[in-house]
Amino acid sequence: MDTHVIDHAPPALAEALQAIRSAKRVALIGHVTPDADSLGAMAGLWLALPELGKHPFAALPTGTVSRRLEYLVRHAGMRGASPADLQRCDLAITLDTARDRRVNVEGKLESLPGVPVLNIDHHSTNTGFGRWNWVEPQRSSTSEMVYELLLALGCQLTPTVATVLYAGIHSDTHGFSLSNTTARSLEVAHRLAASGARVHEVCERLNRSLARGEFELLKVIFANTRVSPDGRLAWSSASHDEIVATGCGPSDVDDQVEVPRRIEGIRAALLFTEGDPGKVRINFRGEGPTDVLALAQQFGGGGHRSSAGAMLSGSLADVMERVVPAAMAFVAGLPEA
Ligand SMILES: [Mn+2]
Repeated sequence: MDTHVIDHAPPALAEALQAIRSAKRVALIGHVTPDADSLGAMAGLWLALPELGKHPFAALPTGTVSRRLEYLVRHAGMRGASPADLQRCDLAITLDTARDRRVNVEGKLESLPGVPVLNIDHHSTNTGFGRWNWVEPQRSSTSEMVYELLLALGCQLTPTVATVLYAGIHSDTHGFSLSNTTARSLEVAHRLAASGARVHEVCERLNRSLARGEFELLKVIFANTRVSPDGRLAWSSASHDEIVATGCGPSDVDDQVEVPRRIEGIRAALLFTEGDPGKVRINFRGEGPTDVLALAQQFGGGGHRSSAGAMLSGSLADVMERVVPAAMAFVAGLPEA
């Protein structure tokens, strides 16, 4: 039995609890190109809500979950709901989604007219698009917030619930190695492990279970990695043709930006991937205090200070020609470490 007490529940959490307690049919919505945090938060609620007499409906359009993360969906027994089922919900909870146009729903929130939205997220760029908004940028992950939510709702932390939430925290902190790894996130991880989270299984499934095609894609990313003359910026890319040749698809582009990021001394790492022809996704990562969000926002992107993304139209070469010089100027302007 977990006896963790929330000492200072923010008013936004109290509102979230009230919204959930009053609802019967609850749509669970993550973000496009869902990551483990988005899916873990969804899966945690998916497993816990029936205990409270609620009926959860998961928005999971076909083909949007990467092969690696299908594990979380299967593990939780989560099934995608039909658009009609989503429309008949009396509450929609968006998880880990900073902007309403990023929801992983065909037709976006406009396709759910009259369904009030509870927005639970840890992105500092969250626009507060919900009727209720519980947004805490100092949290490691949305899964960490869902842990507190389930506790406050009096839900049981079964080993499966603990496992999916642990996966979300593990992933957003990159295995408890990034600056969002706090005493609180470690404490929540400890409590999840104590509740039976299968830590080793999560790490193996998320970090050491590459399909052959994903391994081939990593080789492309390694081969295409470049470093700026001042050593502060590293970037890599994969064109649509290169991605297709490995047997991968757009949903398999995930955290490969960690490849250029591993070089000593770099302050920012970028990855350009053309999953669909003419659409280039950029992942930005900042090391230490580097605020890559400011850089990503120059190109219409969003995210966190040290982890951001953007999506640009154009050829891979054109987009890189625009963004790489701006990124070089950006890192050159950073103070000495
Ligand atoms: Mn997250």
